[in-house]
Amino acid sequence: MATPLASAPRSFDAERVRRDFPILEQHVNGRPLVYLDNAASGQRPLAVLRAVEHYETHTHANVHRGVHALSQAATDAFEGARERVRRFINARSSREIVFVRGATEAINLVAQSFGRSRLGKGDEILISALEHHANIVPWQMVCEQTGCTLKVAPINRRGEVELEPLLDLLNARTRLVAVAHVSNALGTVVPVERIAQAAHSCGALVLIDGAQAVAHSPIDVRALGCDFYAFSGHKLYGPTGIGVLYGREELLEEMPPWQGGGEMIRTVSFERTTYNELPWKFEAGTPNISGAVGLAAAMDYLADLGLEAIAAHERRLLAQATAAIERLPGIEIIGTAAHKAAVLSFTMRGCHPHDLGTILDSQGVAIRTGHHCAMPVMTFFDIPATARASFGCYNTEADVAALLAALEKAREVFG
Ligand code: C6P
Repeated sequence: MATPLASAPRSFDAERVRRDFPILEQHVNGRPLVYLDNAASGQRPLAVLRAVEHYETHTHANVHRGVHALSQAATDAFEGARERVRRFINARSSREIVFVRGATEAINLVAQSFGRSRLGKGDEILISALEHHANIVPWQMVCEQTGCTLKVAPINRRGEVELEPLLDLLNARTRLVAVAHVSNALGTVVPVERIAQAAHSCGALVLIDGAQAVAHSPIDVRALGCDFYAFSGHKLYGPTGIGVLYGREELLEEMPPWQGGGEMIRTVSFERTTYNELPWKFEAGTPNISGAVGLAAAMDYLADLGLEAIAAHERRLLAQATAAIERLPGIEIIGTAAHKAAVLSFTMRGCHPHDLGTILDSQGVAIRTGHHCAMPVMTFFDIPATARASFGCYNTEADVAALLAALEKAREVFG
């Protein structure tokens, strides 16, 4: 995973990559679009758009339901996408790959299936203080439903999850540790392997919220040693409305379904229903078939570019932007961890982040401003919001220069 100051080879041709993304060709507010909101959602390359279009124009039917040719072709495309995901994250079996709407739904699935059925009074769930709301609220709901307790490992002023205080909170009552792989608000890369080892030695399971990690470095769920890994397709240059929950097969096997309906059943009578096998037990209703096809195409695309090469490229952009922004008077970077990936959050003295975002937008530069669905992080740093630039595979040094020029403009406006 990326560290901002490490050097990287310059072979990655982001200008060429950029041409694969037609949306980036447009002008916004009379300026060429500089898209630096990748942590919110990545754009889609032609390969993804074409795969979805091909599926929709030639292959669409419902899956697992028909003997006719189209239904079988759609089923093959959907299950082929599942196998592609399995390879992308190096899961053991495609039975461990559950398609969901996104990272949020993946975490809610574990909360409602594992959490609600297995946790009770006296049990503890441990998260960190840098989590996205999607990795806080589902656990608060489980605590209300079951009487278990939520514990929070602190972060330091650099925005790092320190191991010692986290390890102090781990004990025999800890049943689940749920942490982000990369913080969306700060860019911090969390030492999830180390946390997983410690959690397992206490007998706790480990869920990693990988929403901000999957597009920025290779993911190997077995090497990470996690029990669950959650992510969204749209942050990986794939479609919205599709995401993945990886879960170890033995665990998913034991967990009850969380939604009932079609697809997740084997037999239904008014007396008794039996459930389908993995992974369909967790996929009630008609799934997002074209989304899965698009996600698989995005994974092919990223594998062709090379995730290590993308990570090195983004590391270089992050280092450049960080060094340049640090020199601007009145700007404070929020999140200065030793290991960061692709995210640069900051504030400008005398200028609310929303105003900053509006000025940058007038210059064609798209960033996100606000609390980034990580309100406890804002509370910790005692700020209402940050401006956040986040990098992707198609961003260039020219984009960093445009960001800096737009920030200079904002400084002129706000004095
Ligand atoms: N963060 C951001 O701008 P969904 O919405 O389900 O695709 O992803 C939720 C989610 C979960 N965990 C982390 C670490 C995330 O960053 C996100 C989404 C976006 O930062 C939208 S708030």
